[in-house]
Amino acid sequence: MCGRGGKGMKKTAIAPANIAFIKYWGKKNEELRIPANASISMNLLGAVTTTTVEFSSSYPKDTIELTDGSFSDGETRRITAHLDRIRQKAGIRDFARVVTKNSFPKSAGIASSASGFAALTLASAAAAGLSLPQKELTILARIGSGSACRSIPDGFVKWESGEKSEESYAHSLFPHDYWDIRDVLVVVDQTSKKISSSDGMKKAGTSPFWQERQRDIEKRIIQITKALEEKNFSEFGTILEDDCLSMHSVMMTQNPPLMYWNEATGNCIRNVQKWRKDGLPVFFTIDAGPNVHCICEGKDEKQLIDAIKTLSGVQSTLVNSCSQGAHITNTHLYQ
Ligand code: 2P0
Repeated sequence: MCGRGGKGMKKTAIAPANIAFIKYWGKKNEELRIPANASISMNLLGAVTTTTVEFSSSYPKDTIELTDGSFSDGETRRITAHLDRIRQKAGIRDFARVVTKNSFPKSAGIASSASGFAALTLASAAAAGLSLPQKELTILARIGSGSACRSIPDGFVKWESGEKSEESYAHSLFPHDYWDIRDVLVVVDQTSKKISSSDGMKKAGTSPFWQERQRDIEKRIIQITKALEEKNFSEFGTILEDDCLSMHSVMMTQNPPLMYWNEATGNCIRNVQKWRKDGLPVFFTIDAGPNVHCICEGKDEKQLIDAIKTLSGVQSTLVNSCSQGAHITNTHLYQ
């Protein structure tokens, strides 16, 4: 097998992206990607990355391919560093062929680093012959990209902040079929952001609202967990919207400030608030970009989509329900 010459096992993993209801913005430890605070998310059914990995002594170097685009040099280095972590853990030296494919456009406002590093972690660990418990897989994925750890467990997921690497892992709070929550993503801008989340969050501590956010976040985690337990949608939505606004207050007031919203973002937010006043239970959350995730229950999705059709400045919409976490498949991306 691997390390003794010849080809290893080819393994393929599928991992979903996720949308955070309590956000990750700021780290305690840059290198290990230990977050300043815990976060809570939902895996997204229709936004997945599929990755096939094979280690072989016949490969002269790592090759890393994206089927519908290309990785930048920085992205390639980050993936290779992750393969090194897996090789070190498995005690092998073979190079790998990695082929990866996203089911969603890079520009839609869903981060592919979460699904990407979750799929890469699962596929490469399996291809290297490692059999790791889920907790350890989430820790490895986290070191690749923080939010990737939340894409490994099933459904609604919590990432514990922890103080040390082994304490900062993700676990499922509720399975994907627990509650029919929908994320209707309103795409208002498809250009990629100039400042990455990794770089942007390095300056989070310069915001005067940073301490306040950190002080409040544990309370929000307790409240949103209770709202999930009780399936109390208006409480759930109120807290996730509060947390989004708290994170964006930090982003907008850190030095230098990060202004991710545009005119259409503001218009969408105001309309979500109006629709809610008019009786449609919908709340918004926004990541490091201008696109708006409208969160509703399955029963209200149709009415929400009809309402979104009346908005100006909308380029497309993408509907996702809650999904299982990362898993292995027998269908490979190359033979
Ligand atoms: C989140 N974001 O909780 C927040 C909301 C962006 C805004 O997780 O440096 O790409 O690789 O750990 O995981 C984006 O951060 O950053 C993110 P790294 P990552 O979803």
